[in-house]
Formats: sequence, C-alpha cells, structure tokens
Amino acid sequence: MTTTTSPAEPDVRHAGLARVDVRHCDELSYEAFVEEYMIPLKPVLIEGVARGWRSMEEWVCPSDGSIDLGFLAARFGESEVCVTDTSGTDGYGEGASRTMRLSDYVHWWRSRGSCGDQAGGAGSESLYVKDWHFAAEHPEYQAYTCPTYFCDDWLNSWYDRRRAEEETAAPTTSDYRFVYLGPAGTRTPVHHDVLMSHSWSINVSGTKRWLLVPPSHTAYLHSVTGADCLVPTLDAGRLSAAQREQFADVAKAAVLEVTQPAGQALFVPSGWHHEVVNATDALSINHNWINAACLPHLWAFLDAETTAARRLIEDCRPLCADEAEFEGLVGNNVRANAGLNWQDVRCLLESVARGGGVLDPGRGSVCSALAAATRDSQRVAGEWLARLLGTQPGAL
Ligand SMILES: O=C(O)CCC(=O)C(=O)O
Ligand SMILES: [Fe+2]
Repeated sequence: MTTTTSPAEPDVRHAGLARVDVRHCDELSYEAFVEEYMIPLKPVLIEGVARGWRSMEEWVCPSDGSIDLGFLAARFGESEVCVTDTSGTDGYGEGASRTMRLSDYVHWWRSRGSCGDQAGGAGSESLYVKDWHFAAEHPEYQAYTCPTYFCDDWLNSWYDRRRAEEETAAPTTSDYRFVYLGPAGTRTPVHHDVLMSHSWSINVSGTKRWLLVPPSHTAYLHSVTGADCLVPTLDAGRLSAAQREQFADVAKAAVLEVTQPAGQALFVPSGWHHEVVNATDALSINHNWINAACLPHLWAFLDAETTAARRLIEDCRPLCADEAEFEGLVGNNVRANAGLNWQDVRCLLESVARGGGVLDPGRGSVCSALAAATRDSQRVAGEWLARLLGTQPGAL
C-alpha cells in the first residue's frame, strides 16, 4: 500500500453529488478504506465498528437505545464539561460557552421545557456538551476502542507521546478525542476541523444529520461582500435576508447530506466543511486525526494563517529586536488561532518519522496493514519534514 502526498480532488459535482457510501466493516478492508476513501478524501459511513464497545452497553437504556442520563450522572457526574448554548437564531446557533458539572447538565436536561426541534423550547437555552476530553479524563474506563481505519493518527499519537514524556499536559489540552452530548436540536455551525484534520464520529445513541461541502467548493461558503467570513449554516431558512445577500454564492455549493444513525462511523475527510444537527437526543464519540492524506490541506491552511498573522501584527515589527523575535510572535499567534504552528508541526512530523504515527487499536494485535501504514507514515512524514525545513525556515 502506498500513501499519496497529493490527494486528488473528490469526484463530486454540484447537482449530482452522490449519496454517501455505506459500507460494513466486515466487507471493507483497511487497504480498501485507504484507497477508496482516505486518499481521495471521500466521506463514508461504516457499519459494525462499535460492536462490543462498553459505552454501547452502559451508556444507553437497553429498552429503547436512548441515552442513560442517570448512569452518566452517577458515574461521571463530577466531570467538568464545556457546554455551548446553541439556541441562537442568527444562523450560527453558537452562543456563549461555560463549564458545568455533568450532574448539573443532566439536571438541566431533565428540567428543561418541552422541546420541539429547538431543544428547550422558545427563549430557553439549548445546551450542548462539546469537546469533552472523556478518554483522557477516564482512561481506565475504556469506553471504546479506536476503529482500525482511523488508527493512522499522527495527532493523538503525538499528544500521547508528549503526555508520556512530559506528564505535564492537563486533561483538557491533552488530545483530540471527544464526547459530544446534546438533546435533539442542538447543533454545530459550518466549520472545517482543526488544522484541516480528518474527523470520525460514532453515535453511541441517537441520530445526527450532517451537511458536508467538498474542499473544491469552499470558496462558495465565504462572504461575497469583502469581509472574509464563513456562512454560519447551509440551511437557507436560518439565514436572514442580509446574510443571504452576504453569502450569495452559497447556493452554488455542492452539499452532501448524511443521516448518521447510532453505531455507524462517519469519516469526514480533511478540508470538508460541515454542519451538524442532532436529529434526536445524541451522544457521540468524535476524534480529530491527521495523517499523510491531510498534509496538502494542512500546509495551505498554516501558510494562510501565518500570512494573516504577519499582516495582523505588522505594526509590532519595528518594536522587535530582530526578524526572529517577530517570527516568534507570529508563531505564537498562529498557535493561538490554529491550535498548532509550524514549529509544532515540525515536532509532530519528527515524532512520526521516528515511528510514532499509528495508535494501538487496543485489540492486542496490530493488523499487518497498519504495520505497513506505520512504515508508510514514517517515510511520508520524513519527506514533508524535509520540505518544511527547506521552505519554512523563518517560521521555526
Ligand atoms: O457532532 C457535532 O455536533 C459536531 C462534530 C464535528 O464537527 C466533527 O466531529 O468534526
Ligand atoms: Fe467538525
């Protein structure tokens, strides 16, 4: 198996955007996943990957598969989770965030008003637990194992290594492995994932509705009126008249609509913008992950972020002792905005090039295809590292 460093654009067209493929893990080898979905950056739903998960047993009510909020509050009630109010009607549906104990969140959930599509009813909050670092916080619980398809994960394996080496990272900054929990109607506005990573998600309970836009149509999602901002939603009915003018091109964007039931993994490839609505009460595992197939998008993104940061703090340049000090400020800015900067990417690539790019899938033996992926990742990371050192010296 070889991993390309320059993935082709996905084969999607505006009117004829195909339905997402639904495959069963018993009939989709790791190699086939890489060739058919990961390298071409094509979304796919994969059935059967959550068999035997502890969370599938313990986090749902056996009678109807609904979320067992009582169990979660009793077992993890002390956890501090970050909640976002998604009741906003400005299209973004993304209001203020705050932290609260999970037990208080469950109390809020149970005592909120009757819900329609908008969880909580008119005028009330619609709180969504996002980015809960569950695996880092409760490593002993083993709620799930990462499906083999998603184990060529340079990002989380790098954080794992750093944590093992430094033992300093706080649980909330330790990785990109999350739990999401929210009532029907909670939502996540249009975005691409951190650093142009891929994501995968599996609903332990409930159904999500995803709208996905391929990288080749990203430009249609931006404002046509000068200011460079992103359309909040692909649902025209949620945009104001002024927003419909501001984002006049959005109707040209190809949109792939995906309904994801419990137990199916959705692979969201690097560079695809997406918007998510919980069609029912939903509890999911979501990871961001990076590997060779992300690098072209990651590179372009970090380049653009660096250029933007330089422009933003240009007036600090004369105050700096030298160029290196200025570039240091630029790097800090990029890290604050994008999550990682070129220096971090260099460390990540070095870690992968030394053989640290594949997660243990947690099932004892690593399949031979993953062993091949490790070798491939080492080689590709080494190539991109050489490229980085050759082309971005000022940013390091
Ligand atoms: O489930 C959600 O609300 C958002 C998930 C998401 O954006 C992702 O997994 O990349
Ligand atoms: Fe996302």
